[in-house]
Amino acid sequence: MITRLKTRLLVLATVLSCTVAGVAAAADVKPRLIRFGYGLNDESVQGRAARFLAQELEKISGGKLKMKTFGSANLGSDEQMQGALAGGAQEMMVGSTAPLAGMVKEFGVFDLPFLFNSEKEADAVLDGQLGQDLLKKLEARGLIGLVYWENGFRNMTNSKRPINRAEDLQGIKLRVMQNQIALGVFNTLGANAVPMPFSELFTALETRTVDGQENPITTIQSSKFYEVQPFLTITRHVYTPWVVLASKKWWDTLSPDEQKLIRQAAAASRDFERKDSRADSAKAMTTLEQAGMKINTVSPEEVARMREKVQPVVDKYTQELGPELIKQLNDEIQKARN
Ligand code: TF8
Repeated sequence: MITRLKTRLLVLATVLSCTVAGVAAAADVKPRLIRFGYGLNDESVQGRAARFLAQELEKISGGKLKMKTFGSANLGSDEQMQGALAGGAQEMMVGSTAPLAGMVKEFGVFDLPFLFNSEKEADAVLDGQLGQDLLKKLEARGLIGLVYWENGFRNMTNSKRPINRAEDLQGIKLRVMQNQIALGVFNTLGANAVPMPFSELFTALETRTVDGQENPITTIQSSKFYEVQPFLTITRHVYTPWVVLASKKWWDTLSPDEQKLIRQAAAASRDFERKDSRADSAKAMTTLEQAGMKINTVSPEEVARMREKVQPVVDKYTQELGPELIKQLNDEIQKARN
């Protein structure tokens, strides 16, 4: 009886130890070093989420998959890093979808102005069919799209005047992301739109090479734009996401177990980042006010006027990106709205 119990316990103990230690051992995971680049500084939402991702990956891989993070565009601008990933010279990054539209034009949908009303709608589209289909299109261009992080609703800052109406943008040299739609939108609103990588932006604002820019308030805070931009205008004119990318060349050398761990850590980083971004956004307004920015919000009537003004740009790109895609997009937004 006692021996039988002993044997049973022994069997149980063996099974247990195999399942605990066994997962890592049985899984095909090799020690690897992954370089992860991003454009904002270490104190930004991007910086915090990059560190979270690195820690999570190290944890779930039993210390085998190590990630070294490089902020402040130290590995290059979003566009340069996209190229490095496609060529296999860098493993991973996070950046805006806007410059990706140069590779897969359909990413331009996220540059269409006044599309989403809330973060919830954006999440639904990004994590739903449309957002996921777009990620798959990246493979043909040498990139693996993993998850979307929140960048957020964009607002305008400048060094000249508060923007109460579209007409106030006249004569303002406004930096925009490197994307045809953004260029069209801001020129149509009346600004002189200047496409430029984010990595050059602070200096350009400081030296008055450009008068203004547009970004979510989290970035206006973390990048200290308030030091060189006295006016902040809340417009929420567009919600743009970030996307976590891997080099396909590199990805194809990973085992399925390694790929699974990276996908799992990326999904956890998405949830962490969105929560963090929303909490940070709620605090940023106060910080920017205290920093002395003059803040105004454009009226709903003026937003409606701006929307009308940019309609020709929306129509043009509806044709260019495909009316079916735009219909799918609007259907998915409606579904999330109801
Ligand atoms: C921009 C974007 C930036 C990002 C970042 C540098 O204005 O909003 O947040 O692309 O990766 O360029």
